[in-house]
Amino acid sequence: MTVLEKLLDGDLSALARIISYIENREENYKKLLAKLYPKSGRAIKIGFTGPPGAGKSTIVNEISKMLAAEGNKVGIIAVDPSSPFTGGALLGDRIRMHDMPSDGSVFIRSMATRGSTGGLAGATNNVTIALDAFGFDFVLIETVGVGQVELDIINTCDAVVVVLVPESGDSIQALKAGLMEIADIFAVNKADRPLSASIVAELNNVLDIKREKTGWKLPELPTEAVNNKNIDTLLQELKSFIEFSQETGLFEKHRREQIKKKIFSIINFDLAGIMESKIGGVENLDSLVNDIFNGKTDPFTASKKLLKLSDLD
Ligand SMILES: Nc1nc2c(ncn2[C@@H]2O[C@H](COP(=O)(O)OP(=O)(O)O)[C@@H](O)[C@H]2O)c(=O)[nH]1
Ligand SMILES: [Mg+2]
Repeated sequence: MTVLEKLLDGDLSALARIISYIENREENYKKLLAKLYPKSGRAIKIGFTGPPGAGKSTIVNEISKMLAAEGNKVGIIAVDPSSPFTGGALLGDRIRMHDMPSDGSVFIRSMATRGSTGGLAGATNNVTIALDAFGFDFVLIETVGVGQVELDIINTCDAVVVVLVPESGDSIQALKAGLMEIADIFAVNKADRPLSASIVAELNNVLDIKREKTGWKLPELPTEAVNNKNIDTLLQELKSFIEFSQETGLFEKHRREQIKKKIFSIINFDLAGIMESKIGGVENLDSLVNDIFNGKTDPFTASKKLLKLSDLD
């Protein structure tokens, strides 16, 4: 049996090996993905994003236990761009997730960025394809909602939960960071803390415009993940959203858009790689930057020259 056959046969260690292979973009990883892709498409993918420390991992932990108890298989991808620097966040997650079912119904995978964000969103999406093909009913993706790369990761999902906390200041901050657009449900976690109710009310006001536009009720729920309070309601709302989305055609529309974005992202990633090798790596690029900086040429002419070099213009 090949590793791929083993994966499709439900072998978790084969899955882990293939994920590493894909994550590191080893030789022919795309051929492998092309074989996995037709087996994918069944899993419901849910993203959880928000500021560090908001309680995303705690929520994902509780939700996956509930889903597993219903007989679902759950794959979790924890993306933590800060991990190469602190190393602490993922360790904390692992400790917190020690009470997960040990029957293989919940599988957790961390994605480290090794100090670079290049291609992270694409790699996460590729890993999701492997989990989907493996047969997980749900794939939960946790990512810190701080930058564009993290928001790009959320593009992979069918539904997005934005997790906020009362003390993260004002909800407006999160809305400014683009979280409003991507949220299908808001969880205002740490409801045991002061100001929780006022944040919920504040959000409620701001969200009305989006509600009118989409027809979705866009709930904002107070949760207390650490004591498993209201997480059952959160899961219920998630299921309602998926249902709403499937009934209104939003689900399919969204997935079609994702395919389009995927094509462009593959091309962009490959193109960047080709460009880099064709121009002989960073050194040439530096001298080109130098020439532009010194006024000998300009970015527009330089890019055209590079495209010519790569036979791609
Ligand atoms: N007071 C309080 N603490 C919580 C709650 N939910 C999670 N925490 C704690 O907040 C900290 C950060 O949680 P974590 O899930 O790691 O946050 P993440 O960085 O968003 O994944 C941990 O110490 C949790 O135990 C809550 O509802 N109330
Ligand atoms: Mg976390």
